[in-house]
Amino acid sequence: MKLKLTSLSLMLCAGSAMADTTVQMSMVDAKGVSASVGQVSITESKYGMVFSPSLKGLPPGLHGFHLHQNPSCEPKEKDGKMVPALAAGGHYDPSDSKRHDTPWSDGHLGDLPALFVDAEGNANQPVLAPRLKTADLASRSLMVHVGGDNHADHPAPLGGGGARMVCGVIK
Ligand SMILES: [Cu+2]
Ligand SMILES: [Zn+2]
Repeated sequence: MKLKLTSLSLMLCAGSAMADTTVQMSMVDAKGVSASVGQVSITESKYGMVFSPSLKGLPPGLHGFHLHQNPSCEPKEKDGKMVPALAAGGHYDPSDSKRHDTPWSDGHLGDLPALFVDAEGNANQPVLAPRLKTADLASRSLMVHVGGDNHADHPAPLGGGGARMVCGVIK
């Protein structure tokens, strides 16, 4: 009985230690990473991972929001020009689905619900990614795009969000 209680409390401790991750988010452009715009905190729930943004100074509206493969927000050259945050790689896709889809289907595991930025330029609405686990997060990056996200590859690839605007490395 004593042993049972000890292992239970150890489990609880380990759970709470892993539960919270804070990601510092910054504007990105072809020259690199620039001004900080706030952070996103990530917590585990019994329904999946919850992403709670606390961001400011962004263009109002909906913005595509994804977990990208690599822990980098640096620009990278493509077709002879520097592309903002291209070093982050594509949407996190461990099952190699090669498909941009809704957060609750079997496409890219990194596909998150879009982020809402209010008329004052603040993003404070949390979103839920039901299939993601804490173990998926380490050494990846979070990305906010210029445009929205229709959670499909048509009419435009990757939800149509276009250029990468805000990025943060998950440490
Ligand atoms: Cu993205
Ligand atoms: Zn995707």
